[in-house]
Amino acid sequence: MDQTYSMIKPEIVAAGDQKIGEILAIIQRAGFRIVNIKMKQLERETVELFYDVHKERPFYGELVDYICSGPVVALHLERESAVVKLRELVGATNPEDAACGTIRDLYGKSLSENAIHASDSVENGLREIGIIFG
Ligand code: 3AN
Repeated sequence: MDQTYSMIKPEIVAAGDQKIGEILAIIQRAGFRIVNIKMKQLERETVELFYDVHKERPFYGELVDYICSGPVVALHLERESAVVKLRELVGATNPEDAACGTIRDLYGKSLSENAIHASDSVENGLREIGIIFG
């Protein structure tokens, strides 16, 4: 079994409707086990550390501001080939490019407000789980 980290982003949580439940159902139907879950407003220092790899990118400040703009739903997930399978389920970074039926296709609004995060490697997944869940 592999571990991965996912995070439902603030615009979905702020919408206050059924989207959190729908996204969790998609993830669970795809065979993921929720090892740990919490809804939380993240500290700025935590988000800066989390997105440290993007520090030099022009969108870094905007990305940190956005993830700090409201509570997120943090998910520690487990499944066989969890990282690859979750990235497939989530879809491309830009919702306009995301394959039909993926979470970003269904719920993403824009490149920055793209509904959900999914770790891009097993190593980063473990790092992200450590940062968010301790
Ligand atoms: P992914 O989340 O698909 O792995 P990354 O790691 O390239 O994508 O980017 C991390 C996050 O940064 C994305 N989820 C997205 O919200 C944001 N992002 C990526 N590229 C841009 C961009 N050009 N402008 C604004 N935000 C971006």
